[in-house]
Amino acid sequence: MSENQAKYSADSIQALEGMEHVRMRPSMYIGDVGSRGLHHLVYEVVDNSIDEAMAGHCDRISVTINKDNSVTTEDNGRGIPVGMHKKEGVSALEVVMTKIGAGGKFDKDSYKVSGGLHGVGVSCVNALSEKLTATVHRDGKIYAQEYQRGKSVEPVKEIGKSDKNGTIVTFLPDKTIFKDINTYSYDILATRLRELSFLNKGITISITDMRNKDEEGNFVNEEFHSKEGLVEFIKFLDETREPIMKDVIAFEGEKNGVPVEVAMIYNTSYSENLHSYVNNINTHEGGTHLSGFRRGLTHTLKKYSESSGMLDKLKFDIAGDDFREGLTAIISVKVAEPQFEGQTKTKLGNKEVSSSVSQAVSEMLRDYLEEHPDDAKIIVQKVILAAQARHAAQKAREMVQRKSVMSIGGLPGKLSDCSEQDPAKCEVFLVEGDSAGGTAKQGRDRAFQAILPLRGKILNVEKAMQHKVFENEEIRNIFTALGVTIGTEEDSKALNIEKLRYHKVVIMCDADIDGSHISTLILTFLFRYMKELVENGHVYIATPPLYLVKKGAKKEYAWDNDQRDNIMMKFGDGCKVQRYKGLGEMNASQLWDTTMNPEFRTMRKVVIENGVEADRIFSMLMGDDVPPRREFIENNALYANIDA
Ligand code: 0RA
Repeated sequence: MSENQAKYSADSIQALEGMEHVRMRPSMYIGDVGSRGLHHLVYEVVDNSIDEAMAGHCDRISVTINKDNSVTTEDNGRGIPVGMHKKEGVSALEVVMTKIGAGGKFDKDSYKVSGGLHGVGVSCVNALSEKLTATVHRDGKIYAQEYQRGKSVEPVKEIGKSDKNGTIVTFLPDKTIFKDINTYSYDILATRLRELSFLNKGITISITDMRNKDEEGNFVNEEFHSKEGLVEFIKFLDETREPIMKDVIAFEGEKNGVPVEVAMIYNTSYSENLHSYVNNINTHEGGTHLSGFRRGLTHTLKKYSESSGMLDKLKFDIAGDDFREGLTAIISVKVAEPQFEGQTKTKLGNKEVSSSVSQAVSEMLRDYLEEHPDDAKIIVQKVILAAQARHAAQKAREMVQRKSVMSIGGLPGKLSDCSEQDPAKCEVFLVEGDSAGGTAKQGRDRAFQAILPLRGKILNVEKAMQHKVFENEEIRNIFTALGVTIGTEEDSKALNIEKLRYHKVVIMCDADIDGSHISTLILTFLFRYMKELVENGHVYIATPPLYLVKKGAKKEYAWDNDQRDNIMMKFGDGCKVQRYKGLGEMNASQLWDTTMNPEFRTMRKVVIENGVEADRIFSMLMGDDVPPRREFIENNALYANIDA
């Protein structure tokens, strides 16, 4: 390669790394240009403020959603430096805002602990904003600079005097990039900011929505501040579960240079709720810190149980799962150079972290159990019960598998299967009730659509022990129809998703309260027992219409009251309106036209926007505690936070 060629390619690589590249390939930097990416812009700026707070320079952060859907973030940190940057010949502020990779901090020795999913910096937010203004309070003065699509409009200006320090950034996401979704969700932002306040105790984070007022006429607003950090996070997550011990077990320390924070509690439920974070990022896919936690927990509890003598009468071994039934835990670690792996880059790969966490957890738990013998006894009893239940569940599972081998083709008799064999082209409708099931069976395209009618309310898995779940006929039918098997002895929820017989699993229920309750029961089951199905985007909710408006030969369907009124207006006087109280009131061709025909139907895809919040909501909706559930249902459309 000639010197010129080498220089040319170096230049072109640099050019590609610039702001233009961010605009050309936004997904490479912020994941996607849908709702996730849009909200990510806010997290990116806030992460810089959190870094200031972690470095001890900031204790207040505020986020405001403005009327025009721009967002303003403000902190009381040191303020982005404004002095001349020697190498670039412009203000440091301009470098931070307009150079990709200039990142935040110039001092390399303090590692950036937050930094967003991709850690791309505020310049990236700038590149993807129609307009952005940065205002800095520093050294007794106020400085400001404005940018359009990542380019400065004029040099940094001094615009006044100030006795505060801090950074204020206002940005308006570029609608040519965020084409489909360009309005912010208060709930999504508030949930993340609350989470950040739990993960970084001591900081006050507020959010204000200038687009909406509450009953008292104030702009919708919340302020988050956590004194106890993860301990309060656990209490918040387990608000509607019943603890079996008085206090949250918590530990904070550093092992081999890795800061580790853990909080955990056991409750009366049968599910395991582990949530893990690396540098404030939720690691959905787990990784070395989570396996370190599991190992430390199993090791220590096993040792304690054995030496306590309580296991002596037990006729079988205790498995890893048994130690985690009814456990809610949060593991938060800070890693200097995290390696993220996995499908969504939310799995920690750093090998060394595993032993740091496992050692930390072992030591903490050992001490805790010694100091709290009463709690220790309660935990061991719970573990023994879990082991017994697991054995019963295993028997139920074996029975299902034996039975399914015996029935014809291994499929449930109630299933009306489709003729297509390629799962990617197949859909199965889980339909409420036999009569609606019959209509759906007549209305469907049997080439690629299968129908599985479900009898009334399926079991609430949130309140049932595993063996009850596996013994339940409706649930067994779902398992066998979908073709996935039900876990293994080591991992009771392991799913062989590659065997999935339909790539679209559609929940189809009546459009009334009972119908939403049944869809929620089915969703709860899928979320707890077939999470991968939801995570991989296979689960949908069908949306049948609420009304049929007719006048003479003209007819149109409506999905809400506004739509109905508009159609009635369009048709003029003399309309006949039919309200569908259930799927059963539609005939087969109506059901096909409105709800099943891929050309015209609208189906909502179920996505887990936030796994931690989804867990909390399912336990609230389906658990024992009634008042918060009523409040939630009154305040939200059922799926508001599941974001279908
Ligand atoms: C570069 C260097 C320093 C701080 C920051 C950036 C900084 C960035 C943001 C973004 C939002 N809020 C922020 N606060 C600070 C270090 C400052 C110094 O050494 O004085």
